[in-house]
Amino acid sequence: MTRELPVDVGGYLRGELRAIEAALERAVSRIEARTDVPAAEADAIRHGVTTGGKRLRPILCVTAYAACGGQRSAEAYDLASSVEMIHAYSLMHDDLPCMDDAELRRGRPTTHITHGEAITTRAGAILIPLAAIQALSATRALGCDEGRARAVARLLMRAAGAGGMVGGQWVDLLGEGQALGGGELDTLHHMKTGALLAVALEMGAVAAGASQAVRQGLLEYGRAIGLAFQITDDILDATATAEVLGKNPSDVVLEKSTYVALYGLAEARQRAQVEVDRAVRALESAHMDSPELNALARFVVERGR
Ligand code: GRG
Repeated sequence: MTRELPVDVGGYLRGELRAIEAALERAVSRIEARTDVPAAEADAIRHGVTTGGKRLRPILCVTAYAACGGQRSAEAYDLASSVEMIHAYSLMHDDLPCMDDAELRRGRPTTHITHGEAITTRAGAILIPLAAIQALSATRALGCDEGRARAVARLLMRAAGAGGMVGGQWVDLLGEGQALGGGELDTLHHMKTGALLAVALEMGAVAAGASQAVRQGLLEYGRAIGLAFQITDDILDATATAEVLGKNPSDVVLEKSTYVALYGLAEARQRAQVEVDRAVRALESAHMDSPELNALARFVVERGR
């Protein structure tokens, strides 16, 4: 059901990526200039935050902000990059030996390999409050009042917490070696991956002063592309090489329940497409005519890494 849309998604992503990388560089430079962050932790943060990610979450945030009438500006990219700071910390911690024990990410040694476990643990934890503060100050800088700025920062922290990403990771770790059913897998991934993807969109919408109906539409879009993203992640883990992925496929090694193991490759692909269609319908229901968001929904399942 996805229509062919007049968006060169590759060109769009490259342009947005440049602006996000610049915002992340600003954020990391500010952290390096702080006197309360030791140099070793700041360097680990630089390693974990800069270079190599697709930057999908901040791109969704700024795309939603623009689709709701906001202007792209340095402050909008600062807001978007606060979501990526949470994502970056989660990957730094996820790769630790006590979690997924991964040595390769984004084609490079993981942060605990280059900087050690203790420094990486502290560096990741330092990023959490700094991301909240950046979300708050960037929303203020966009001209939002204090109430709205706090609401945006609160949304980010709630999605990152026990009812969202951290809770999902916990369920994921507990589920290693067990065969989860489809409903359980959906719940796990709505929390672990979907919450941060969806909140990126919601933060953009709230900062732009969008209506409740538009927020709801974006939330449904976010939940659907979150599942499509995770199903595609499982497909790539089962089919792509470490060279292409930039990390070692790990689902089989860690005995994780995956959509591919549960449904097989063909049905997993079908289910990802169903979620993309659901995402596009959510935009239509909210009367959101955003070629970029439509194209991003397609990108989520068509990506190669
Ligand atoms: C203490 C239980 C506990 C949790 C701490 C570590 C953690 C919090 C959460 C981890 C959650 C996690 C690893 C989610 C990642 C999901 C995912 C699909 C990551 C890959 O994202 P991409 O493809 O990566 O966007 P790039 O490299 O493009 O940024």
